[in-house]
Amino acid sequence: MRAPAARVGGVEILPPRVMTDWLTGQVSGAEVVVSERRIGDLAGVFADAEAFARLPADRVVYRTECILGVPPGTVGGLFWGTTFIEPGTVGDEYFMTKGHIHAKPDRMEAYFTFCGAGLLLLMDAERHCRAERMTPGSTHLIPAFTAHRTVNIGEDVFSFGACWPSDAGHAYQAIADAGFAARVVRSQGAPRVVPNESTVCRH
Ligand code: M6P
Ligand code: ZN
Repeated sequence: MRAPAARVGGVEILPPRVMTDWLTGQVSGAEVVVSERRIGDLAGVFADAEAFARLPADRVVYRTECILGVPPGTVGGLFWGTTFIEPGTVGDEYFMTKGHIHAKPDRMEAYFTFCGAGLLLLMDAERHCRAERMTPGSTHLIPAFTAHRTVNIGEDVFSFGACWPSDAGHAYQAIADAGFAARVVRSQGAPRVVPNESTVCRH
């Protein structure tokens, strides 16, 4: 519950406008923008088209809760938000984000894990992939010119925070066209990063 504004020494002390729950990642406040991506929004993202077609189009794969304090494209601003990826697979491939590179590709981004178990899949301009383990407290700096995608490799909701420049933007087309060079699949109950089709992945 929000405390009322107080006045100390003539300066008004306001309650916080935004709260982030450090255990779950939930972001609350009047300005939070919630968006969801469902199976029906993710055509072509997963390798197994038959398994994909068997899942209900309205099943939520992930949700974001973001604070966009300035208009997208503003130079010098920051965006803040949490992504919650549901547990699940499409065939043997774990639920994951669409993945993107920044429309201004020289912009970096920070990720930090709240709960669950994940992988951060990174791909550089030469399509070399590597993956970083995401576990509560883990903190990740995504370099410039690097495509990024997150994957829930656990049995529970995986949530992580993100902070990125408000002029970074999201470019999805390159990923939609060529995909990542690696996929994260469940093999004998454990996650494995495998090459995507014929593309060689070095990790
Ligand atoms: C993180 C940030 C967001 C991104 C979201 C979902 O919260 O990187 O900018 O939108 O993950 O990822 P995607 O846009 O690839 O679906
Ligand atoms: Zn990004």
